[in-house]
Amino acid sequence: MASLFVRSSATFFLTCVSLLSLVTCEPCSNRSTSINGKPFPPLIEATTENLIVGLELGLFTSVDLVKAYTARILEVNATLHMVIEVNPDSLAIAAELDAQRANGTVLGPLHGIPILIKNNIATADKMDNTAGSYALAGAKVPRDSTIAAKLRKAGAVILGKTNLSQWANYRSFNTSNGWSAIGGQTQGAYYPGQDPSGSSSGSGVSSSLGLALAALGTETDGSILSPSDVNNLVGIKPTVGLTARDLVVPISEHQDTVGPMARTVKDAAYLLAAIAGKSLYDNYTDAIPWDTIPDYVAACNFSALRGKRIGVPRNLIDLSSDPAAAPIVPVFNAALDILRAAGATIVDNTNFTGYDALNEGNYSNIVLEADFISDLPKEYLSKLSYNPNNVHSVADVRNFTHDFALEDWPERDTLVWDGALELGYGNTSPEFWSNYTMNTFLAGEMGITGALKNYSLDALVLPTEFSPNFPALIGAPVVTVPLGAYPQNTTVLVNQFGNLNATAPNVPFGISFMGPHFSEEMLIGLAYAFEQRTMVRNTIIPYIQPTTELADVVHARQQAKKT
Ligand SMILES: *[C@@H]1O[C@H](CO)[C@@H](O)[C@H](O)[C@H]1NC(C)=O
Ligand SMILES: *[C@@H]1O[C@H](CO)[C@@H](O)[C@H](O)[C@H]1NC(C)=O
Ligand SMILES: *[C@@H]1O[C@H](CO)[C@@H](O)[C@H](O)[C@H]1NC(C)=O
Ligand SMILES: *[C@@H]1O[C@H](CO)[C@@H](O)[C@H](O)[C@H]1NC(C)=O
Ligand SMILES: *[C@@H]1O[C@H](CO)[C@@H](O)[C@H](O)[C@H]1NC(C)=O
Ligand SMILES: *[C@@H]1O[C@H](CO)[C@@H](O)[C@H](O)[C@H]1NC(C)=O
Ligand SMILES: *[C@@H]1O[C@H](CO)[C@@H](O)[C@H](O)[C@H]1NC(C)=O
Ligand SMILES: *[C@@H]1O[C@H](CO)[C@@H](O)[C@H](O)[C@H]1NC(C)=O
Ligand SMILES: *[C@@H]1O[C@H](CO)[C@@H](O)[C@H](O)[C@H]1NC(C)=O
Ligand SMILES: *[C@@H]1O[C@H](CO)[C@@H](O)[C@H](O)[C@H]1NC(C)=O
Ligand SMILES: CC(=O)N[C@H]1CO[C@H](CO)[C@@H](O)[C@@H]1O
Ligand SMILES: CC(=O)N[C@H]1CO[C@H](CO)[C@@H](O)[C@@H]1O
Repeated sequence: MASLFVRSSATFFLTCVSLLSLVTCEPCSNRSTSINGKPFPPLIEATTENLIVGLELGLFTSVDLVKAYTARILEVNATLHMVIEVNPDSLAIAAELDAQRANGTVLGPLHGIPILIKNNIATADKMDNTAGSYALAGAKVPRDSTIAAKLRKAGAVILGKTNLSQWANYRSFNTSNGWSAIGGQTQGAYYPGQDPSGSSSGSGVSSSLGLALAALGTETDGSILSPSDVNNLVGIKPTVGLTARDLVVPISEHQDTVGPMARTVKDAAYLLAAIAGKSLYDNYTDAIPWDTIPDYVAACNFSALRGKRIGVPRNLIDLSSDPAAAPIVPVFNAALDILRAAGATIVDNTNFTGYDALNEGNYSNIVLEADFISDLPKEYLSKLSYNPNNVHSVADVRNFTHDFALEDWPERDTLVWDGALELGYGNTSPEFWSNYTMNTFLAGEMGITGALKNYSLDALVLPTEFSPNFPALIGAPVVTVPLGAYPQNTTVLVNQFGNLNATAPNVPFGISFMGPHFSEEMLIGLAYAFEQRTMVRNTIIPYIQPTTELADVVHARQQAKKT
């Protein structure tokens, strides 16, 4: 059976996550993870709060953390191809942050903690930002993206850039999740050749294996949720506008958003707190309804499910669209009982009546095509301070891709761009607006916002597999949490492109909580209350893991000092 319920060892984890237990909790560690004789959790389990305590107590430094995570990346990259580039400045940045901490300056909870970011979020440093395409290799931006600037301001170390489905999966109909020309083929860690999903594939795999504390992904329709789903992670897909998108390679200004992919809800909350907020460079952030961002970490409340009304849009659990997802349904139904036991009222069959019309119409494709034609040049290519391949439009990028052998064309086609270019208009035309209006009506009034209102609900739940599309179309938030894994007797199915195992035993899946715009604080609470009652993540074990631990790095440093 798929695993939803905890095995006995998970109780150890429950006692390990709290701050005070760090130095007393035996089962969290063994000889290879103890530091100076003090127990410390292995890096695949270590949380933000564990790292904060370790840094504060001087068990290790931020430099040690960078060294340990980098070594872990190098151990598995030849198999999994999840990181495109390690930041050549990461050690120097960590050393500076260590000096600041020693001097009493702590910029915030993430001070000195390494984070990986998807390779479509630009940094004004030595690292490239390419969306995995040689068209953008060597291109330069005039400043950090707001997201990168906020990470630095929060004291995080940007450890490197993760591999992704090229162009955030907006190029080809004949390709594979997690493939980019520059980064190669990302694979998941839960089964040999596992399809890592996408497009934030490398962020998913890296975060899940503890190759950094956590990672950032981006989502237009499913690109945070789906790789979080199959990589055993918590993913927060924020409301469009909660996190700024400037200097993030765009697909659609109406749907793109940046969010955390982490191993626990609380880690994801810490990361969201660091990146959320208004930016002069992205006026969608003007829609943020508060002057002060809610306290997402404090929202992690074990009792948060009590008294909440939660709907199930049952008609979206459509196995005809994905027969292989059948094993998820009984595990999801059992999860509804856990929500009930935690004090929530479950309202089943709060169906989204716009589902069939959305599937039959082509509105969603037209919105993305028109947005991409407008937004790629306007929001990104025209902002470059150095554009070595002179790409200024989707047509230029297509030409480059057709001409550059490593882009793997024509085998991996450019049919998505061909369609967008054929449409013949961008996102200011009347045809765009009539399609956008239909799209948001069917996904909103006939979907999420309608169900929330008509059934007086606080939130909705779905298996994550079926959750991304409606919230994507209206820019609403979703939080996914690990729910289970495919059973051992699952038949292995290969992806359409023929190079990955798309369905296989031990491949994880999650449950999604969705709600109104800017309801992240509530959704984080619901997700946390579910996570703490189930702790499914710890029951699903990767087939491949790096072995370097902080203890090894600290020990090596001490040996070097002696000699
Ligand atoms: C100790 O921890 C390491 C790293 O997590 C693990 O590989 C090893 O199996 C553990 N050993 C024991 C005896 O638990
Ligand atoms: C320590 O703090 C003082 C006062 O803020 C500052 O002048 C000094 O440069 C700092 N040193 C380091 C190593 O950060
Ligand atoms: C997919 O799984 C099969 C069966 O376990 C295995 O033989 C194959 O090597 C895997 N594919 C990849 C790309 O690793
Ligand atoms: C945001 O700025 C763009 C120009 O960059 C402008 O066209 C658009 O109307 C602005 N939107 C809002 C909501 O202010
Ligand atoms: C946690 O949630 C419960 C139930 O909604 C509420 O009564 C309680 O005040 C919350 N605790 C905190 C610390 O916010
Ligand atoms: C909701 O959808 C489910 C699954 O398609 C269906 O069985 C049920 O009858 C629907 N309920 C309502 C109230 O439409
Ligand atoms: C793309 O390439 C074709 C053929 O090489 C050329 O005719 C066309 O002008 C190019 N378009 C752009 C936008 O460079
Ligand atoms: C799609 O990719 C597959 C796998 O590499 C390849 O065999 C096939 O020829 C490609 N299809 C087209 C139409 O190029
Ligand atoms: C959507 O776009 C298509 C293609 O440009 C156009 O024919 C149609 O009128 C637009 N509006 C709607 C509501 O379909
Ligand atoms: C796997 O085992 C379960 C329960 O033992 C059974 O219900 C299911 O049909 C099996 N699936 C396959 C693909 O054999
Ligand atoms: C296959 C692969 O990605 N290998 C890389 C792993 O990391 C080392 C160190 O950066 C590179 O040298 C390999 O090319
Ligand atoms: C850091 C790292 O491992 N980079 C690798 C990413 O994948 C490409 C292509 O496989 C390698 O050339 C890089 O070394």
